[in-house]
Amino acid sequence: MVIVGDQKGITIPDLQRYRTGIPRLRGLRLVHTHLQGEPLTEEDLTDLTLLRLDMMVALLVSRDGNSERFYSAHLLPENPEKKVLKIETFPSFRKLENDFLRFIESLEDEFQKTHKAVSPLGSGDRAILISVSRESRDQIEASLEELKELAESSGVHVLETIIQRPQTLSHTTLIGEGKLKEVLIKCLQLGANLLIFDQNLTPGQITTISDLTDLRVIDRTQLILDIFAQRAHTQEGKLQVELAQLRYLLPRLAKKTLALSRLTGGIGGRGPGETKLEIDRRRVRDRIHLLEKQLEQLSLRRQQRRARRKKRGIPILSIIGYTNAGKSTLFNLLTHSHFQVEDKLFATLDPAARRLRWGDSSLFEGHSIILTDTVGFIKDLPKDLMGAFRPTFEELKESDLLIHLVDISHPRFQNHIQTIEKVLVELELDRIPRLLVFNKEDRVNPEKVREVCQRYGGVSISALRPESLGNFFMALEKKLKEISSWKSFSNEAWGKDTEDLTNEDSFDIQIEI
Ligand SMILES: Nc1nc2c(ncn2[C@@H]2O[C@H](COP(=O)(O)OP(=O)(O)OP(=O)(O)O)[C@@H](O)[C@H]2O)c(=O)[nH]1
Ligand SMILES: [Mg+2]
Repeated sequence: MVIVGDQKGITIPDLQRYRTGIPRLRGLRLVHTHLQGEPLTEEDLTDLTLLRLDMMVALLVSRDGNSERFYSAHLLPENPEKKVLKIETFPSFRKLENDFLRFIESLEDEFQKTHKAVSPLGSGDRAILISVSRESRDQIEASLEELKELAESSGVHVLETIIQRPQTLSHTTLIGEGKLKEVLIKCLQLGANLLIFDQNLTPGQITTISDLTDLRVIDRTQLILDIFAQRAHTQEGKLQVELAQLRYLLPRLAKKTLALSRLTGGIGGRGPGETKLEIDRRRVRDRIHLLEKQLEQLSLRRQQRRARRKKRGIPILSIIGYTNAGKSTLFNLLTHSHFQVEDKLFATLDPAARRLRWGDSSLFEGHSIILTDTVGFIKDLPKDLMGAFRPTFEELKESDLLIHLVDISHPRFQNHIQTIEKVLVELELDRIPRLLVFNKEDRVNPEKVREVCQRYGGVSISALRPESLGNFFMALEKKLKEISSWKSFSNEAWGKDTEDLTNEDSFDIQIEI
């Protein structure tokens, strides 16, 4: 390709047609003339980096049109000196005997070698995590740690995390173009193809960054939406996630649909249902209306079920808490069920309920309760998700007792408690009686467990050890007694009926104390 410019510069056309996709070089070298005898400029080097050119060459041309001297620059694989570019000067191109293609091949091989090796599991996406914030370093690091867990839960390989604490935040790219260049070089060196920001980006920022770098770019919200999309199994869960994704997408749909493939892509291309290139705002809106209608119908059924439960007067106990606290593990233990338990964030999306009956040695001998397990919470749970999952959360309002489960072995469990308290207020669940239960006591020294329980007025358990539940059952009985003294659970219903009141099969399981 030949580009004609003027003495001030040239305009490089859109290179989208050429070998896109990190981590390879573009397969293009740019040879251009400098008329004032100047070496490679900052702008030349920026183009080299952002366009991932094989090489940038500036040929010095004298007034009489002759040229001899030239400068060249190319990117460097990761190296101990942390150099990113190699710039060279040559006295004359006439004596140059370079096999350029072979040179670039070996350079790309070098890049390949420095790419971090990762296990072949997961979606195969290789990501660099970025936080651009003016919060304290501690806060940023903790949040990034969680982002990393989220990314890994989603099957992404995290190659590196980058923290940027700028004086002012850039409107166009958040991170600033200079730093973005560094990030891009890192991506080339490590072989990353995805940038995940811990901050939420505006639609414009996402477009600008991905246009500048050719990388896929997602933010915290989209990552969480993506995980939910992977995990939803029931009809209702799937509808809810798709609704949340589309509501998130709608304001991000630019007039032109070009950038859409990136937006709907998410991780490994798992965007909402049928949304491909051709969708436009109107179709998204139509789909949102349809989903809302379908969800409304499902919610009607839910209400009927709730009404039935209420009539029976069986107390409903819900296990709530931060994601990964061990809610499903406890639920499974108490109900002898086998719901999915995983050391992943958001293992559970679809609520489950079971009926339980107290054993002989209990105060409530022969009486039943309904126990439910729900989706976990997390800091900054996306607004669109909260909206779409509202019916699920609404159901929590019918609970007579919330069992707030906390992973005491997590270094930031105190923040988790605060987050949950905040969410409970937001969802208007804060008036429901609560029992604070610290889980995973097996991972923390007993002294600390005792101290924390005392400080917070809670009990501790290990959901992996049935024999550790004694105190928990006692606290549960006590709470239930308090509640039943002002709420009259009908005695008849507590034990005797056999009608299916749960959304799953109704089980009669004895709680043995
Ligand atoms: N050491 C230890 N690990 C536990 C305990 N309870 C649960 N776990 C582990 O913690 C991880 C998360 O457990 P889950 O029951 O899936 O947690 P959850 O609260 O349901 O998580 P989400 O559904 O993702 O919100 C799993 O790997 C469990 O095996 C415990 O008492 N001790
Ligand atoms: Mg769970």
